Amino acid sequence: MADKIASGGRITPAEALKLFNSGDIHTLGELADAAAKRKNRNRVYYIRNVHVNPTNICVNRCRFCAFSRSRGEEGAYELTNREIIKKLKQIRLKNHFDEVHIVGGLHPDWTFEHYLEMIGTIKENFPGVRIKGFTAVEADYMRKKSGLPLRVVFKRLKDSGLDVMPGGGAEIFHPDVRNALCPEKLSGREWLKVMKEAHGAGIKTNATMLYGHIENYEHRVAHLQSLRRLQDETGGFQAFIPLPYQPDTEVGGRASSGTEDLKCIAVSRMFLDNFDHVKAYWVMLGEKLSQVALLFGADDLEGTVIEEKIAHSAGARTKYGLSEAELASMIRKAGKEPVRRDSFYRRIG
Ligand code: V47
Ligand code: SF4
Repeated sequence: MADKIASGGRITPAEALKLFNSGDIHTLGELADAAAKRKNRNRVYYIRNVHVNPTNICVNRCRFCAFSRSRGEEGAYELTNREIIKKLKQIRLKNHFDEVHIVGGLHPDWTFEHYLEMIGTIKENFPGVRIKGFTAVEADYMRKKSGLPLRVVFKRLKDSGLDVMPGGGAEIFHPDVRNALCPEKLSGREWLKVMKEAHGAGIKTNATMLYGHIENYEHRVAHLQSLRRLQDETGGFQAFIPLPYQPDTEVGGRASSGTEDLKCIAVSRMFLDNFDHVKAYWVMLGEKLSQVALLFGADDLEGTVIEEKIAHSAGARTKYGLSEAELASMIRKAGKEPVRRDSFYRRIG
């Protein structure tokens, strides 16, 4: 298997399962690092971005999500579009950002027009800034709310200024896991269908996998296999991001171990041979482990972030944001070449 991976061959789901079951973390890291280098040489990308969560009010109330609230519940909030702009202007006084990442709850009252205006006003106030907005879950909610076909939803989002989409909401596609964790959320099959439609509309997206809760390795491999299959068809995914479950939630449990996190990054890098980028999300992995992940197959470090809420609601102890200098230094000290990127992985600056 090592020879196959080293020569760029495609591994099977059964082989991926063997890799997950392997305790040889050094060999996994070495092979994944070589696979990452084949794609991106010694580069590690980062972006100056800001995360905005317009509301935590959500009709889905997934059991692993400590960020969401029901309407009227203590701690529930919703930002008007004017408040979003004000917040971004305040942030801009101190931090330069090239991308705004927007995801939030499914607000029972928000219309499709409200989302379109949100993007439109951000673009108007911050020309040149790219918008990575709305998970497949939110896009499907817009379809339901508007009664429009997904194709039209994406066209209008794009026309209003949406550039790319994040990869959230994928969780674990397998129905057994999904029904136990987030029964109200769209199914795995529907998530893939929404992404296929986004790619068809010319919108690049990411993909995630939330791991380390109740799933097993078979569930993870099946998830990765569904993503690899869709990527073969559309080529529309830019990056894959494994998200380690933060356990301060109704589901409870314990956080995954460091070796488990590194293994997940490495196996994903080796299995998803048609994805250009694997992202280490330092907010959930922790700063130090994210740096090590750059030697285990990750070639992208998200991002300056500035004001993270979702992971921190579920117990993440990392900072709320990092400076560009801190990101570049983490990358350099891992022996990699930092490359500042835009939302399409083009080098900038
Ligand atoms: O979809 C919710 C996850 C996601 C928890 O595409 C949790 O560039 C861990 O998708 N523990 C949102 N995760 C975050 C996300 C993301 C983040 C950074 C970059 C990108 C990108 C995407 O957070 C949700 C859900 O899967 N989440 N609760 C939790 N307790
Ligand atoms: Fe809502 Fe997303 Fe949280 Fe689920 S993960 S409750 S869809 S905000």
